[in-house]
Amino acid sequence: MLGKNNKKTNIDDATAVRVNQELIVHNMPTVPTRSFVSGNIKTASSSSGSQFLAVSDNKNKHQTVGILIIGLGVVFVGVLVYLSYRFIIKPAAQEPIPTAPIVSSAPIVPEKTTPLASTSTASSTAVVEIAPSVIEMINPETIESTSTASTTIEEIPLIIETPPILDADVDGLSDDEELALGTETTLPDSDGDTYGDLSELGNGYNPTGSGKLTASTYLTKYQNQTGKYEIYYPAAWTLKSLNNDYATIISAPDNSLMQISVQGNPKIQNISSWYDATFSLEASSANRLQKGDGWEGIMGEDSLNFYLTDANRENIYIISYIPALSDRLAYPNIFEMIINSFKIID
Ligand SMILES: [Ca+2]
Ligand SMILES: [Ca+2]
Repeated sequence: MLGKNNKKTNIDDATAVRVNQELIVHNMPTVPTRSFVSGNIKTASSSSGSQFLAVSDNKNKHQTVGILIIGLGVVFVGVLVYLSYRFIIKPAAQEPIPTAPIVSSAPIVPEKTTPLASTSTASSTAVVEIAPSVIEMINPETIESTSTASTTIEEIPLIIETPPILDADVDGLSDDEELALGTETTLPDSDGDTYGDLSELGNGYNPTGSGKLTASTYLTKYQNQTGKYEIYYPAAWTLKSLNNDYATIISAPDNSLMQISVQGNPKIQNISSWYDATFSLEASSANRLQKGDGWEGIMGEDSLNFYLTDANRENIYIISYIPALSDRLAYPNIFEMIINSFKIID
């Protein structure tokens, strides 16, 4: 009985063991999953459980490596952000403060300030405070111009005060005239042909070379089709025609003017009659009559206006010398030359 019982017990034991084993086997799939979480499965003897463990270890390693990579990436990004801030953003943000004084102190300030005021204490702080408007205000050029303006204001009256009319070579031509005619101010006979400059000019010859006066390169011809006349005048002077060519004005360097104007002669008077009637003269001016190339004329008593008419007495021409300063007549011989060059044309 006992043996039987023992055998039965043994059988029961064996059955229990087998059942337990089967339970374990059947339970196996769920156990590792839990043990994977808890970690206790490491002691399990199941072969499939140990394989799963190895996979779990690999996953752990990969996870750890991934976390490490992510961590390193975060650190790397952080370092990048810091470096960019340290060397790019921060210097850019601070740039105006250190560079402004350098820029303004180096090129601008020495030029602008040194010639101006003797504020040699050009410290960097004072330099930075100079605004563009201030720099303009203390611009040396402005100061120079104002200073020259102040001096010219004082000098202008001196210039207007009739500069002397010089004749350095005392040949009768003023230095102003010799400049306009191209003759030498220090030689009475500029071209050395034994004829003086004034004599050649008065007789219609070129004082600066051979030939007639009209050959001079210092003179130029002007033709007026309205009044049908021509004249010669200094080529360096400026000529303007006004009022449909009824008035022509030639400007001399000293702002004097030579003007030729044309008007009708409805009564077809000779110039002496016209002159006497126009100026209500009692005594006839006929004794002052001059004759030219197709015209006859009379010099006014002021010697600044010459009146002439053509041979057909169609027009009255008035050639006037209008000096810039009433007491400075620097071009009397050129005025006479223009009159003598007057010629009626078809
Ligand atoms: Ca002279
Ligand atoms: Ca000569």
